Amino acid sequence: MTPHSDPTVQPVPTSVVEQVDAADTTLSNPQRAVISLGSNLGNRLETLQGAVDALEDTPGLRVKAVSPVYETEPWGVEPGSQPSYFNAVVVVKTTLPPASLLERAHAVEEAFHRVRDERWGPRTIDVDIVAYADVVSDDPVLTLPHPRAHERAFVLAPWHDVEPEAQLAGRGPVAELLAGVGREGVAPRVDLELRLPE
Ligand code: A4P
Ligand code: MG
Repeated sequence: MTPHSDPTVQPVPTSVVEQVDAADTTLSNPQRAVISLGSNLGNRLETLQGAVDALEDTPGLRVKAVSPVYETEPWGVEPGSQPSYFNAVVVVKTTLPPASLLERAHAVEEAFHRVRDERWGPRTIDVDIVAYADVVSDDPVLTLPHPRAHERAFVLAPWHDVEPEAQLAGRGPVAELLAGVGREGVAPRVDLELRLPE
């Protein structure tokens, strides 16, 4: 018996397929997004690599570039009060809209928080969306570009390594922003490397 002659197998009407597609939170044109990773607790390199791999495992997302690893002085806290960070930047292409990408970023953070079970200490991993295409938004739930990216060498230096010509929407060339803030407290760890997922 062929599938077509089986009365229990009904072809899916086109309209249903279209409805399902419409409900799917993906875009037809992949967009470029820049994601910053930071870790200052536990095995920092392993955690960064885990986050890169988890991002690559996301349906509708491909990791295009992974920056060198930087060891950076904690920014915005009392000097000496926290361990140093490892920071890196990942460039992705994604069909996820910004809100879904943020959801995924939070899921990756949650996965690593749960493993480390740290309640009050510094974070095992921070996954921030630095930029999504040229989107500019002052929504506090997802501010784009990230409201502090332009003043952070720990974001600008690794981003500049993978995309020397990059522009931060509304702020200008990353190279100029980095020249403005300088590289103090931000040191490349040339002995370490993150793998770009195959
Ligand atoms: N949110 C809004 N816009 C964004 C965005 N573009 N990307 C909202 C990600 N999240 C965004 O963030 C708080 C809320 O911001 C989220 O719920 C989201 O809806 P969070 O990551 O949960 O909290 P947080 O990280 O403690 O707050 P905050 O102020 O975003 O901290 P930052 O700016 O991320 O700074 N020093 C060094 N050297 N390296 C670091 O990586 N990181 C931090 C954290 C401080 N110092 C650091 C580093
Ligand atoms: Mg954050």
